[in-house]
Amino acid sequence: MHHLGSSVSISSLQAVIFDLDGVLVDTARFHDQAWAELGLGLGYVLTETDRHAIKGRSRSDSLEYILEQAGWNDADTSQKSKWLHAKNARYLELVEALTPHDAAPGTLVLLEQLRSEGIKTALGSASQNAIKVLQKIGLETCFDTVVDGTRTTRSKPDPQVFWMAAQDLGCEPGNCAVVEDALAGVQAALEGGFLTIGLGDASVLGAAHRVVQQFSDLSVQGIKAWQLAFNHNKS
Ligand code: B16
Ligand code: MG
Repeated sequence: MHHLGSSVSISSLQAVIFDLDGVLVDTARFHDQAWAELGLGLGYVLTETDRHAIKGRSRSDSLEYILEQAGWNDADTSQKSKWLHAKNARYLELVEALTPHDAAPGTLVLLEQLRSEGIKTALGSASQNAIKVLQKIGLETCFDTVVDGTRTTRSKPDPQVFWMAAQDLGCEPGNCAVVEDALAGVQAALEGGFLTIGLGDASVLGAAHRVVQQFSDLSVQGIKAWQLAFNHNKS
């Protein structure tokens, strides 16, 4: 007799929302470099702690953080906008060298497998350069929706970017997974009620429900199983 035991379950995973910088492509190092150079121009050497503190946050929030650390408390709006422009110009110079070979290994395969199982995909990025970066790495048509820093009004760790993505897809946050490399992004996804998968250093991202070291550690079966456990733990 065929027995339908408790191991036979329907996964509730409906969508996976991917962060961009540091997840789908290693551009986090370009942001780091551009901020480090700007910091040096202000006479301030960014530390590892600073790097993690600004990672995943919007351009303007990152600048505010650096100015505070560097003791520049009296900069006016026009000076700040020059620094923001300079940082972005440097970042765009660095991004120019990207090609489709720079997409994280396994990205296209994972996106294709998710699609073939009827699981939707989204990009959820704080960056205002997300479309440009997606074009450089050849992924601009690969997502069901793209939410980036040109659409949001609140920066990670606020969950807005991920909520907008879930809403675009018509999915409840509790049935979506978020893949994030930054502490601010992990906090946003947790606050937003998503299954939260950290990508990178577990000592930094340990608050996430799961942490993997590299993109190729992700699989559809794995994410579905994590989603089941996530939903089970809630009930
Ligand atoms: P931009 P993500 C974020 O992208 C980066 O992690 C963060 O370091 C950067 O400051 C932010 O985008 C804004 O980027 O200056 O290009 O608008 O990780 O959310 O994909
Ligand atoms: Mg990121």
